[in-house]
Amino acid sequence: MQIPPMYNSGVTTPLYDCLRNPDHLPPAVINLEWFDGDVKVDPEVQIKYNLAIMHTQMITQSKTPTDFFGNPYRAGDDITTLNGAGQIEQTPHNHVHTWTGTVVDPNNPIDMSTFYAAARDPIFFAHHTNVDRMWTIWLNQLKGTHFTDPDWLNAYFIFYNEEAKPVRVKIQDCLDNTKLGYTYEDEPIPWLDASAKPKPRAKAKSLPSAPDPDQVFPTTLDKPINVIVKRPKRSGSGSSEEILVIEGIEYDKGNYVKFNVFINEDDVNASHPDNTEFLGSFSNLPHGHRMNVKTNKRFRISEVLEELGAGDYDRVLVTLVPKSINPVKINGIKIEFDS
Ligand SMILES: [Cu+2]
Repeated sequence: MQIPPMYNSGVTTPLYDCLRNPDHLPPAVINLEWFDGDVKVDPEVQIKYNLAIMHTQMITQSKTPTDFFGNPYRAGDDITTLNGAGQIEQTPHNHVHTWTGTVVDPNNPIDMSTFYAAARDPIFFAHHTNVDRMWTIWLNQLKGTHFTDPDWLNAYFIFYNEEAKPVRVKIQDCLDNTKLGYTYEDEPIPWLDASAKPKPRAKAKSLPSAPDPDQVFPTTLDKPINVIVKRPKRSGSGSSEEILVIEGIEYDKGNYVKFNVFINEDDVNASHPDNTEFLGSFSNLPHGHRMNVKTNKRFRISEVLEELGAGDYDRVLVTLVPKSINPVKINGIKIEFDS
């Protein structure tokens, strides 16, 4: 869980890049929920957090193709209104970028931490290959599936082949890595059993008082916000899961943005990524240009509430904690059933 030493073996080697965060060179252990201004913890503790984060993202929060890949974006859709990115794209993908580079003014970007310059650092290719490996693990070990929507299967990209001729490659041609001529080594996966645990005092504890979402939103997220959100009533025998939706997250794509989300947590300062109460985060990797965008963020909460002993509560406490100084506006929070 650190920058492999071969990427740091001397300024003249081709895998070296001087534009990495000097505090994060080996033997520093990566923080998969890193934000600028984070407090360093003991490497053993950080590894424990990282394993819980991976378990949450790959298993608890990634049950369907939409969870894993994100919501549809089709040709002709308004590019400033996005329906929500995939779980792995947000965490760990975005934080590996920002941890490796440094979060800076987008007018003075540093390689890995900014979208358009990330591939200037050779470690970018190892990072994205590892994301591809997560996909393979999700499909094979965790029995994930693909979208069946022809819009997705037939979407294509143009590449140049070995004769410098353009070729069209469809998404459906890339779904099986063995057909592309490569496989990943069968390594142990230490996060498979590393599920987050509730904080001991959380069980059977009544919720503190907090306003309804309607009284708070829309608002700028410049300080921690607590709201009590009503759970929807189940109609009929539906067994679908509840999804917490943070609606209409507005920010500038050129900015680094991050906020953390907790459920039924009365002390966010004592909560860590290996606690069930920590649902995860929303983050934006800065792009090279400015554009105001709006998106949503979803978390699966049915399993989480059972785990917290709050399966029969009719409402939940949701806490949003900003972890970046750039402006973010939130338009609402609701709970809906998985469709
Ligand atoms: Cu990336």
